[in-house]
Amino acid sequence: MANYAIGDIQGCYQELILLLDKINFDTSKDRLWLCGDLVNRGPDSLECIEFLYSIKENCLITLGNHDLHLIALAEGVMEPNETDTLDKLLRAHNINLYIDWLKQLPLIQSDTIATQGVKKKYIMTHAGIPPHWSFEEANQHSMEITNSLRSSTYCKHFLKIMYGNKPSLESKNLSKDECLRLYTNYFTRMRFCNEHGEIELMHKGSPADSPKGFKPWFRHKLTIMEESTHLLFGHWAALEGITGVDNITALDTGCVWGKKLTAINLEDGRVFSCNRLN
Ligand SMILES: [Mn+2]
Repeated sequence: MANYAIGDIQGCYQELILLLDKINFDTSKDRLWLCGDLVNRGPDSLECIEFLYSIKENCLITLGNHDLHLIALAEGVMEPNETDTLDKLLRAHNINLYIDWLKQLPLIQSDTIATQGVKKKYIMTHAGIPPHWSFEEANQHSMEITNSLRSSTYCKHFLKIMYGNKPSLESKNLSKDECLRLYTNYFTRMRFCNEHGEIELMHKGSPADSPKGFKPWFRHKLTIMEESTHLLFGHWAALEGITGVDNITALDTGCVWGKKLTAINLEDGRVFSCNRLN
């Protein structure tokens, strides 16, 4: 059995299939770690979701901001943006089946894997983990979001209130809605924050463009990190797969932006890529 972590697919179905061919992906023994943003911006979101649903037993998936946006569109609480490419998927015969599946998926995944004699605890989220969160807190907050998505009475409300950049910091005075919005932003949109976990969501460039007083979240001392911990995340294509931190791996190598889709073998660290077609 092999575990492969793959970055943001964003509807790049042809590249995904070529990449799985390259790693000789075998549904009888291999497992994929997909960090989210399975859909949107790229050409084939429907094909991606149909395929990933068909191999869902082989996948550990965390939801990304585009996956949550898809759920909000499907639930009719948002109108599509000009840059969304989700129309065909939203009109699909099985859309309700796919949306029900996506609503079950967490914001964090983890497992311990034997890597060349050493056991590593891999933890994956779409965008990151703020410096002040423990592993237990991260799982707790993921569950709070998942419970909101699964609730027939609360789901639409959550999908409406999850958009927005504020609050940027946890405090005792926050309402339940504000907490959920902040947790969702930590898991699915964060790039820059300060050591207290205050997020800055306007900047999208490289770490060299850090806004004053902020750093990439993974450059802070992270409560969640233990000796055997290895973090995986996507979302930030401008990093081009480079964090500068040994036990933190950036998976998004910008396929939808004309670059490449990358898979990393979590047992031995080998890296495989497929360039964007067309
Ligand atoms: Mn993203």
